[in-house]
Amino acid sequence: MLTLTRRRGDVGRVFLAGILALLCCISPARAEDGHDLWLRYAPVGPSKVEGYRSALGNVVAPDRTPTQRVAREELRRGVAGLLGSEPRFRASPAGDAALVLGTPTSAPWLAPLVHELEGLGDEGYLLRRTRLDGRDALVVAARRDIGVLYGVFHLLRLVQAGASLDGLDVSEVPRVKLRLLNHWDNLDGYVERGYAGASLWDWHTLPGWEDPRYTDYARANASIGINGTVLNNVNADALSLSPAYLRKAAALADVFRPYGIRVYLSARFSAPMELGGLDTADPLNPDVRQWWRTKAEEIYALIPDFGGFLVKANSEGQPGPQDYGRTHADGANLLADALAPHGGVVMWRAFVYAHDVPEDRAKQAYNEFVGLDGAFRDNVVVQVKNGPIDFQPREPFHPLFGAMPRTPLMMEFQITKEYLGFATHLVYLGPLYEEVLRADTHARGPGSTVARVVDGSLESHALSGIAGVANIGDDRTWSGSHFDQANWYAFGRLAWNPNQSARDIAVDWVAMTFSPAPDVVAPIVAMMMGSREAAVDYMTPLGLHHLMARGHHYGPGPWVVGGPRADWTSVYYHRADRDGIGFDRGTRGSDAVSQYAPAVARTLDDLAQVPDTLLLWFHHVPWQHRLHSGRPLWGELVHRYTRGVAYVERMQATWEGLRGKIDAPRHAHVAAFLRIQRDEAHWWRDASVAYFQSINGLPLPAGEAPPPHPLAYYQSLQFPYAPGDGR
Ligand code: BDP
Repeated sequence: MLTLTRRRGDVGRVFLAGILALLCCISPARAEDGHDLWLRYAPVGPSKVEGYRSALGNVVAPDRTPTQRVAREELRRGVAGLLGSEPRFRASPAGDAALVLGTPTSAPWLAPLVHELEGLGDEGYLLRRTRLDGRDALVVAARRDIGVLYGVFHLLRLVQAGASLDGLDVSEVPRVKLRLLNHWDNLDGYVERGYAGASLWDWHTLPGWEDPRYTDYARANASIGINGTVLNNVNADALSLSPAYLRKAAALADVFRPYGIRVYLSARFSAPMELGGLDTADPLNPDVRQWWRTKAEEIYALIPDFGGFLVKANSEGQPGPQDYGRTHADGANLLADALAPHGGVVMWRAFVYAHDVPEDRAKQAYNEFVGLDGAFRDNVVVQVKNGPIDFQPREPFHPLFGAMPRTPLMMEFQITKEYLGFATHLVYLGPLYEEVLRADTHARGPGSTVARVVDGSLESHALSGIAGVANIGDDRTWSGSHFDQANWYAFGRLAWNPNQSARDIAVDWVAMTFSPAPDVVAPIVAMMMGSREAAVDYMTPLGLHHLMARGHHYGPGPWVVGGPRADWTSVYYHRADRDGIGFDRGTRGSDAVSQYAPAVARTLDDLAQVPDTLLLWFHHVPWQHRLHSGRPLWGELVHRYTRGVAYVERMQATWEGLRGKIDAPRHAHVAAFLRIQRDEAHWWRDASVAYFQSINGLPLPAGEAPPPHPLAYYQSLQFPYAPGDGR
């Protein structure tokens, strides 16, 4: 927006401002900084305005509750932006065709739909072109106000994508109950593994000042169906549960409530000692139990719809029930009992591995938890990372999925790209999420997908959930880059319905974020869809994993060795020597394969059947081992590293071809990041090739360029201030 102060005789500048403003409006690519996310509501093409106006121009929308008001305001904002003029709000659908929003209670005209709406639960909605009282109408109807808000966002998405509203008949019900972001935000504003600036939460000025961005955050989340947020880091500070910080959290909860978003907190297990002055946090100690009960009462007095606790216990140095010889179930149940009278849940993380256990790290969470199946209270969900190690570019699905039938298991994805190039690499995570959700656990025979475990349908669990470690900070783009917004977006859409296609979601996102023009959507979606595989290729192809630099995880570090624990080194994972490479997790190795259902285990254990993409995750094979491509392993490895770099170069060319179709500031920003990505992809390739060559002594396959520097150069690089490192 141009703002000029008029001075005497400054007519020229005013004239110039007018010309510029005009240019802004007629240019297909207005200058933007990404702050509006996918909710830009940019004008639809002139040929479409009239059609949409006849459907959306006259609106009947209740405004008695906060959620009704935000739905109505979102619709107003959307229509005004998309169609260039405000809709007319009217008291009833009498007269012209109208868009009618509401529930049978808030909008009596929708009474005929009451039975149909019953089946849509508390959050579902219906969008339908129909006749009300004999007049043409478009309805956005739900049982509850929040469903109407979700429906409004869906309707606006259709218009943003240029879809026809004729004959519209859509009904949507979320398949997953808890659709949550996990913020790894510390109270001092630092975001662990955050690449988008500082925390969005300004704890210092809360509760007095409610930054308008909190509202925009809630709008963005509601637009994709996210209904909860864990405000603080899993490596939690007990102070988050102190009265002062609870009041701050309550202020955020007040902002989020109209958008259907509940607040949750990460709880530090030893808080009764740190805050309560007790000398133990033993989950079976009566004083400890009482402390948590009282704490829960205090929280609910401030936040009546508080969602519950997320807990990282006995993992990476965090306190937990095992400090007192108790189990994870004892710990989870302690908190569950305190929250149960108020309707709260406990999300107990299964991300545990102990350094004193010489067992393959990939097996430890399963070993720890599988025997506890059935031992948790009804309001406990065990939160499991998508794979058994730690958010690597590619992992097999976690063997706990399907292995704890009596316990609801929640999925934990990472949206922030700790292991995928931080915010500068264009890596669309939709295909990664999709790959995991569609994986078949075979727990109850074929078709027992991870999605069905997570949405609760496989074992008929009432509780179900998906969490994503947020990539949000105070950067103007929210996510640290324009394309990382797509990962937040795709996460939310898949949490609503884990069976959706990552490609369809990308199409929607591009249409809303850049333009619905086919010559914009098609090339961008194509480059997004291959981008995750490209990152796997240039970082850790063929099932390699955990080869990043130590600590901050920025860049390659396949040589990382020594230090406090073996399973924080790279050599532990790749096990390369003169003869071969890979971690033998087959039946003759660590036997991690046997943690999967027999049908899955057989495939993974068999060198002839294991997919190439997971080969070195499960097998240690000679450098000469022939792959499905016909190439020997060493040749295939180098081929994939190079292929990954080439993909990034192709993305650069595609993006260059979009110049003029994307507004200049965003185009330049993405182009610059692609240059960084290209250099870093090369760095990953070259450093990895140089390192593995130093181990196997093999010549480079014909036609492959040698790394430009000796291995020692790559090993000497230091990045003491790389962002996001744990503290
Ligand atoms: C690892 C991160 C670390 C987290 C940990 C976790 O490096 O910062 O604390 O996961 O999920 O990937 O608890």
